[in-house]
Amino acid sequence: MTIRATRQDRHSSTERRFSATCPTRGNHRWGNNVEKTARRIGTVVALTTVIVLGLIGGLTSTAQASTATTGADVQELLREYPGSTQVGPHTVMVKAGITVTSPLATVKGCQFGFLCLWSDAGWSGYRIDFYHCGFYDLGAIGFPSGGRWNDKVSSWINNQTSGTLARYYNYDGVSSFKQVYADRAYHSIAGAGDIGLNDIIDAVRPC
Ligand SMILES: [Ca+2]
Repeated sequence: MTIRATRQDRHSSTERRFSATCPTRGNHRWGNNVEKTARRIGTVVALTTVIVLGLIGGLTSTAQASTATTGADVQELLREYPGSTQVGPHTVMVKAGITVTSPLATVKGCQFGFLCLWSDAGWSGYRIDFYHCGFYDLGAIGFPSGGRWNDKVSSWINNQTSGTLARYYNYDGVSSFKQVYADRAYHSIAGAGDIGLNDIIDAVRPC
């Protein structure tokens, strides 16, 4: 029972982040094979621990990176996003859970736990990352060189917890967003044009 309580605590501490991948409660047969079941739960706890530690590691490295020097590209982003703060060598946090990265960052610098969208094919150009679950209208988020993030995405990496379903939408021009694609982590698209979606996506639901 202690193990079960620990799992719940960790689940709740990660808020909605794991809601899409948290396994449903199965019908464990405690009476017939207690040892086997205990091993299975032990494995789940171990995996959860690795994932949580991985997240903590990622967040810690982000926090440590905040001491990086402010280059011209970050200064530009800080001007573009008033109120934003630098959280990496080439990244600013626009608001909680949303960061924007300049093209000077590593091309495949998408951190574990995030859905990362790039403005150019081949994981290049500006990048915007989403960590929290929810529906995000890209048309409501300014693009660094002008305009908004809608109709800008040309490649992406769904680097969230394995199996997490991300959804991608196009605005129908009238009244609603229509889902045009979905993928489960880990998954990447090098060129959205290859699937007929270059500069099409207007909204995402990371999880
Ligand atoms: Ca569109």
